[in-house]
Amino acid sequence: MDVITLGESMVVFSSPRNESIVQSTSASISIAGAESNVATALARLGHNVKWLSRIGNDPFGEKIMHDLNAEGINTEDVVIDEKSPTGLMYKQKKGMLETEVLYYRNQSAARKMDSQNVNLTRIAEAKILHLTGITPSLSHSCKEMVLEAIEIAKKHNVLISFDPNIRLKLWALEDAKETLLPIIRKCDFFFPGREELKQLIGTDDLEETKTILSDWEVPVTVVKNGGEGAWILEEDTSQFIPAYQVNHVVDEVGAGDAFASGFLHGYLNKRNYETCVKLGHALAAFAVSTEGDTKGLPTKRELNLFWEKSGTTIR
Ligand code: KDG
Repeated sequence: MDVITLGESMVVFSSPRNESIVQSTSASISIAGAESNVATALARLGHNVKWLSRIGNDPFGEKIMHDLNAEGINTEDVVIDEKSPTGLMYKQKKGMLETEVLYYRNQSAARKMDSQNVNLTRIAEAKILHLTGITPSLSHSCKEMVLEAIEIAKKHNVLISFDPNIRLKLWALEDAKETLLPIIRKCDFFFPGREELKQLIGTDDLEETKTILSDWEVPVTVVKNGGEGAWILEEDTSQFIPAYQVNHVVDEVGAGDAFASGFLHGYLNKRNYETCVKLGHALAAFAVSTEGDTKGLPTKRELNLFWEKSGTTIR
């Protein structure tokens, strides 16, 4: 197994572009979840990926399983909850406004995940465990489960990749900080946005950040700055790598997941970190060019067509 991810996925109802839910008479149906987005991106690029989660015994859970299985993601350990429903999400993008996201997940099956009912022993079989800050925000038992997952990964030399994905609709910043800071100290690849860095450690100054994270022994941090680019911070070095220009950004949701996936794809292909970040930018560019979290993500062939423009082939 190359990568294991662990988190909640939801069925998403999106009103048509520029139409609010109030005005619209139709919606498109897709699935989303930061961790399953990463699983999808990596599976589409040919990696062996497992997604651990819990879903309801309902058509929404069936839709999630259908879509993720179709991507070739290993879902054999996903738990079906007979009592709690699959979480739902609604999205609307009205004219001049940012995309608005509404969650219906308070009682979801995924919130009931814990270290006993999810088969965390599988983590030992992976090269990388990818986690996000969304999962520990879901419930106390989810938080404990994530901490246990990290311990298992550490014990078995599985690398930990972590995107804080701070969602202030899910928890208060103080709670997020209290939970996420100890997690950050344990990860091998840390992917904060610049704004998230400020929220978490109180500064987005890159030199200060580099010092703090090297004190915490985080080997590689990639600070993302939206469509501009990203900095790779290692103990002694920092480097800015500009993003690809996207002429028409359609939907930014999922860009961070795509970025982390591109980076991990590069790492699994033994590329240097600069190339990993470029691959992160490439996947993010694909993701934002199409509506939905994962629809735009490239296959290996498509990524190669894009990448060949800069001279090399990625296998
Ligand atoms: O990164 C994109 C995710 O935020 C989206 O897919 C939904 O996982 C999600 C969440 O919990 O917000």
